[in-house]
Amino acid sequence: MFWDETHETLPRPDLERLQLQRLQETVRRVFARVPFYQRKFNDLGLTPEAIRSLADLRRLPFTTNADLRANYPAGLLAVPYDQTLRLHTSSGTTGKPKALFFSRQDVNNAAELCARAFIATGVRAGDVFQNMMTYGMFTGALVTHYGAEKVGCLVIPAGPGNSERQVMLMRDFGSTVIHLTPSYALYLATFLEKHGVEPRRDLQLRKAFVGAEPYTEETRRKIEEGLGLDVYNSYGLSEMNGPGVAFECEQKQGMHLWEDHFLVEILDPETDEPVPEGQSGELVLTTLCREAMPLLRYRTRDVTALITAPCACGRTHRRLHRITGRADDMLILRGVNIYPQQIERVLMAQPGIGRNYLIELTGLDEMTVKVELAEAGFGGQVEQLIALQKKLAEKLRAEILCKPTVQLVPPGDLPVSEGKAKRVVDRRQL
Ligand code: DLL
Repeated sequence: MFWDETHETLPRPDLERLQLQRLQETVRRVFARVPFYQRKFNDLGLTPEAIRSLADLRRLPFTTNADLRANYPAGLLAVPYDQTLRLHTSSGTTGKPKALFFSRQDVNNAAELCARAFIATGVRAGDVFQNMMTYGMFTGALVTHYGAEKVGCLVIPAGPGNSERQVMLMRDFGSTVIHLTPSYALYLATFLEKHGVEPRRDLQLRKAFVGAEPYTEETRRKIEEGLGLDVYNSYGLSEMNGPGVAFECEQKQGMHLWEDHFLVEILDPETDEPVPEGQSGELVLTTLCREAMPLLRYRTRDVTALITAPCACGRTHRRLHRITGRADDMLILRGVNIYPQQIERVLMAQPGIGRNYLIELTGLDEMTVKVELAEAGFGGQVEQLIALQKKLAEKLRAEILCKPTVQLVPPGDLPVSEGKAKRVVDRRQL
């Protein structure tokens, strides 16, 4: 079943024709209305007429995180201020947030793309959707809220945290679908275990949409086991509407990126050249339908690869591999490049290990990986714990090429996050 079958199954030539038409329109709009892009076009000696084919995308200027901050609050608006309908912000790590405006059409499109995604995972009218993402300036909750309402779900705007209340809501209202971050999902699984709630017996959960931060296949499996449901990966970013940019279908083999709304490039972040088909690189996205704040060639800093093979679900939109990290998440330890995800993969695959971990960088260049034991594992013999610690350190060395100190801590010892988890603390004195 499809939400918007015509668009979701467009034959590639038709899809590409639509993309070109929308790209040309977008380019004309920003050239006419956004001084930032006018300047960039002038510097490149470019006019909208130069964009005659999709290949001409590569002639367009990039837009970066820094450009969004420099144009805060409303420098990138392409509609009059009084035609904007909603504001979201994205905080990032330092300084001013990025301000993202939506017009009426943008608000509607964002919900439409979520509705497409929900139907693709098998959600239907009548499902009860408990939304545990943070409501507020963050796009995560509001954008999906309206998407789920479009589908005809009963939406429970629970927000994150207060797990006792979450379980009460699930029980009382028969929630079938939940939406949350992987770190909160892991925590919730531990909470259920601790309180003797057996999800397959006591709850009606069927599906979870999990996104907003990177996680591994091993983590997906842990969440699925712990919560007794199917996990679908959901990718998005505030600059491109928020959630609903790319979403897994029931096949769970990569996330369909809605290519009638976003043009995708995967570039080598060093050379800015496209990587060979199927290889990993930085995801760069161009909006094709955003009215209030169109963005050309936005550098997401997210590392992924494109899956071009057709999908059994019949959608013609290509898929993104699970995001393997952010170009700026990369740690360099004694000269070796390490993504936190590599560490997570090792930890989550290890029996006896719980669901929460923290990577601490200290001293000159030392790494300590603190990891909680599983409830069942704690209380084991000291010798067993030492052996487990050693085994993990060895496995991590094989994965990241340097040997961290592994510290096993009791379940519940590490800070819990309801929103995006902070997995790396860097206190090095370099
Ligand atoms: O996190 C939007 C979102 C909300 C997506 C809810 C999915 C679910 P931002 O706060 O702007 O927006 O953060 C965007 O989060 O560039 C990625 O680095 C990361 N991210 C989002 N989804 C995933 C995912 C929302 N499924 C940034 N896997 C992005 C890996 C993800 N990373």
